Amino acid sequence: MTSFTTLPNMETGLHERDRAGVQDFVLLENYQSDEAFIENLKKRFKEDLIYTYIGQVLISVNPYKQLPIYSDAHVKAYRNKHFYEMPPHVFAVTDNAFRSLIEENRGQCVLISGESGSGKTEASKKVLQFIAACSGNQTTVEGVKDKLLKSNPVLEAFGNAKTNRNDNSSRFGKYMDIQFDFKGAPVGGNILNYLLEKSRVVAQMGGERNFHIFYQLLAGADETLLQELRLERALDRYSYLTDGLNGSVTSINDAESFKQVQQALSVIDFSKEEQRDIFGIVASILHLGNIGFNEVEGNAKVKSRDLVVTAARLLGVNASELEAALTHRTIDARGDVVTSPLNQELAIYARDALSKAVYDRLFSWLVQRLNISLQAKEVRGGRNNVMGILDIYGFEIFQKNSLEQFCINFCNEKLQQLFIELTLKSEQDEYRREGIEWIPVEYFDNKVICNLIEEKHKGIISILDEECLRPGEPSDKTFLEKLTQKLSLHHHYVCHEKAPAHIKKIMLRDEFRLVHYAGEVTYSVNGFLDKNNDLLFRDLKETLSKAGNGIVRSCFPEKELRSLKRPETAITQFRASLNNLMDILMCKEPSYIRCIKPNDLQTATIFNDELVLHQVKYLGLMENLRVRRAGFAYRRTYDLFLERYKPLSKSTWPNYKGPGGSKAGVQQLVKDLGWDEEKFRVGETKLFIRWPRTLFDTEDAYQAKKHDIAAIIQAHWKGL
Ligand code: AOV
Ligand code: MG
Repeated sequence: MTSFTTLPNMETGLHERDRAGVQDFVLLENYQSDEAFIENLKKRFKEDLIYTYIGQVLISVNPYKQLPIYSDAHVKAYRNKHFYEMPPHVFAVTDNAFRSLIEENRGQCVLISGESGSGKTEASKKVLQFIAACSGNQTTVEGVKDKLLKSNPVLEAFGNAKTNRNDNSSRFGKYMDIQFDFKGAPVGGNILNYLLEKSRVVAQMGGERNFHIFYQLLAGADETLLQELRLERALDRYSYLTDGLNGSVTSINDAESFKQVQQALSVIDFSKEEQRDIFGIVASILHLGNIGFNEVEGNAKVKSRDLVVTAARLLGVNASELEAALTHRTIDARGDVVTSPLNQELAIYARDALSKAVYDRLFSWLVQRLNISLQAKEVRGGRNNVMGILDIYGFEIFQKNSLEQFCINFCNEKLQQLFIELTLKSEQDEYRREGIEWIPVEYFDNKVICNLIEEKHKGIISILDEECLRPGEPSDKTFLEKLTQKLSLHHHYVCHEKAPAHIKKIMLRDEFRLVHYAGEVTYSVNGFLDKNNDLLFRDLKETLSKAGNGIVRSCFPEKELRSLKRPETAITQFRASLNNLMDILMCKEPSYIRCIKPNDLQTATIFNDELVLHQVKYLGLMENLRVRRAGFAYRRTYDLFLERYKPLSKSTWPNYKGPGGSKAGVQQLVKDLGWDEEKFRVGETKLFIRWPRTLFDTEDAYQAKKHDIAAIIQAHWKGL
């Protein structure tokens, strides 16, 4: 373990600049240059210094190896420190946010963004670790903290999976609120989950896996549990697990993780019965996936009734009813009830829809259940004592991209939009508050892409919904035609016909392409309508609403069957939940963690300049830096500045005694130092310094002076 004393001494943050680049990009001399920016990140990455600031924004480069920088000693070292006193760290950002929350009563949120595999989920866990480690330790609080921490392994088991970009990729979006009492002790929490990629339950791309929990259960369950669930350990026995990567992943220990999940479920007070129901559902899905169908005269017939019986038993439904529901469809047209048989293809569709719906609702049930357990008994000290942590699925591009990627990438656009609004806005606000003039910096505003996707009547979502809801025979193809008809002139929409030759070559006729802020993605419209309609045949819903498995029963309430309203489409629900999230975030004070992925191979040894540069560009980090620098790179409160640099002038040493307090003291000090007007501005509460060089020089002068002072003091003591 790293001891406290081996933490680098970063009193001012300036000494480190030669050893391993600058720890705050505003100190970079050549701050307009992409190369210098990348060079700095690279230099630091090679020294295992994965964190760098742009002002208050933390940039984190995924090290792809365990670093000894998250120990208890580190937590302690960062606790209650001034932001720039210590080297950049996720703990520093958290401590800063935490203190604003407690001392100033301002609601906080930590927004973590970056593409798939860049380290968002890991960062969010460190934020939680820090908060848990340094906030209260009464026994009541310990319970809440434990539950907050243990919610992670549960949600990851059910909501994460190995993709081709990340072995532990979040396949859902997560926003977690932690509530504190007035003393800063966590008293409760609440989790919001966003659109789980449920299609993964029934099919995966080559090289990918289903959700972790399936493998964990098979590898980690003891013989008794396996027996009870009628499962065998061999993964290749289950058709839902054999599409993609058929087996284990070196970075993952499924059996061990299963133990952790079981333990976590117990800590969060899931009853034995609830745990049995949960694993019953997971197992039932594996069995459902194995149910095959024959077709006799156009009617689907179940191949092996045993499987239906097993699945039915685990779900607690009648086997004959389940069998009938898998092979028939009842339509209730205003009281006219007609049941017709399904053909083989539709029966498979119904079976998969069932598996996806059951899993998806189980996941949402888990979140709700966690929330009940995390609910604060009583929140004292007002509503503002809330700290949110946002960890979503990162921007991703695969070989084939469908509605899932469309939603994920849209979500990232929204978050980028928020970053643009908040960083520029808060910067502007500070200048305004402090009465400083400044010139705005040009930047790419991705609002145009958000609009292309979500604008009412004109955007892609509206067009998709319109197509899903219209009578006649809408299809993915007609949807694509409408898109092209309405959007082909948009700069961020590329259709096959109008694509430049080199793009046309790689595009298929059932694809469209979007120029996202983070890169161009080709989407295949195949399945868009189906996924958006998200249809589960009535017969299946009816069967499940009577299930003996309590979780299943509560996930498929009878009242849903009675409702005559057409449910909202998947994408409309998603858009609404995202906009709701944006409202939540907008009224909090944000802290930003921008995660960067150093290579595509998930390895610690490679820093791919090109890949990093691409991310730096689209994340808007250069603009972020320019904004930070355009006005004034450095700002210090008068108190802090004076306290440190007062030895540099006779009028301020040992203390400034004139009128006007520290502000006047600093004005006197910089006058004595001979700073010319261009170098600085005097704000209401802070001194704004334009160039880092000014601060370096002052710091150097201070260091030299410190020696002199030490010598004088020594001589003084000797003389006594
Ligand atoms: P993501 O959340 O940004 O991707 P993760 O946080 O899951 O990415 O990180 C991916 C992997 O990188 C982890 O499983 C770790 O192995 C490694 N890693 C990330 N950060 C650190 C760190 N600080 N120290 C050590 N290893 C790290 V996605 O959920 O796919 O968008 O959707
Ligand atoms: Mg993640």
